[in-house]
Amino acid sequence: MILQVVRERKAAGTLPDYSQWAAAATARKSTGHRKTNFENIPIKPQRVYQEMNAAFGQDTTYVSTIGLSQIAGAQMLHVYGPRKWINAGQAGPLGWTGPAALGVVRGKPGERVVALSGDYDFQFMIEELAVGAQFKLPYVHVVVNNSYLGLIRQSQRPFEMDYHVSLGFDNINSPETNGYGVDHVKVAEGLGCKAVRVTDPAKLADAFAQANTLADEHQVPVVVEVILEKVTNIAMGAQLDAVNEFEDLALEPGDAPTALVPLGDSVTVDA
Ligand SMILES: Cc1ncc(C[n+]2csc(CCOP(=O)(O)OP(=O)(O)O)c2C)c(N)n1
Ligand SMILES: [Mg+2]
Repeated sequence: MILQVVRERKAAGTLPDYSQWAAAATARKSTGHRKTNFENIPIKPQRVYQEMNAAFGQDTTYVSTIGLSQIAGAQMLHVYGPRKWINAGQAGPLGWTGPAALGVVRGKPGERVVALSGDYDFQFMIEELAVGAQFKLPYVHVVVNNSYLGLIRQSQRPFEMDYHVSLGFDNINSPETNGYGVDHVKVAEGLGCKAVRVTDPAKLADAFAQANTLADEHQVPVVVEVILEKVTNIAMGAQLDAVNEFEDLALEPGDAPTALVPLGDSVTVDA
């Protein structure tokens, strides 16, 4: 509709020249980038979204619900096109992501679907993975496991509390989970799905590529569990001009390699 009007105005010669504004907007997009290329172990979430941007194509539909995972994903993942960000926004119902992803796969046969959950969102309806295995609904489910109700812990900061938000337990029968609690890989496999766990950020790219292949090959949900640092605060704020930042900004293009417009070191922006 808008494009139609623009074409008509252009043909009639009544379309204002926005090229300067467009150039200024692009220049602004090359400034103030957040750093994403962290090499820390346990992994920082920003690095996960950087690697997802590199691994999943422009045709990807993302599904997410609530938590630091959703808030960070919404700011950092690149989404191209309508109905490619399927989200129970604001205070979404934990557990929604998995079943919603199954519905999206069913509704978009043959398309790449990637779900994003925190560990608790994932556990809430984890049993639905079996539905995906039974009905051959392939998608990639990225689980960013910080072993915390991360959003609730961050919300408690002004009160100096860290109360009833830790999800870790010493799972003595899965010592490889190293205090992060539920062995999501075993549970996913037990429900007929495929799963990989990543603890080293340098291995994220391979894990996402492997997940795409496993989903295509086996036609089941594939879980990529990423072991995150337990305490991370994600940038947010009640107003666009009052967003709290917790991490460093990018100082060079390599700090934010998947930024849509690379960080420019000598860009000047007109007021
Ligand atoms: C059914 C339901 N219960 C409780 C909440 C409140 N809540 C919002 S985010 C959150 C923590 C989510 O933890 P996790 O899924 O691990 O994501 P993280 O914030 O750690 O990335 C809780 C308890 C909710 N949104 N829905
Ligand atoms: Mg969590």
